[in-house]
Amino acid sequence: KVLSGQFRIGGMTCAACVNSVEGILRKLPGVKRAVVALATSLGEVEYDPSVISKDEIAHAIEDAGFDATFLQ
Ligand code: 9UX
Repeated sequence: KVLSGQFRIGGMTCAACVNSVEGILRKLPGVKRAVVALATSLGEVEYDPSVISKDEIAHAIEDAGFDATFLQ
């Protein structure tokens, strides 16, 4: 089972931030796909909820110094 989650990311100010957040997300166990957009501050992940939770994904982003709020 794979769920899709959209979240708003705060604190990204340059393209390297986007690469950094995408890299963090893609290394997380259970995350199948991650796309982050600088212009909208939105990120979208596909993840296996039996491996990782939305909160764990958000915490991984926050541990890197950004804010993360899941929208759905
Ligand atoms: Mo750009 Mo982001 O110089 O953490 S990498 S601001």
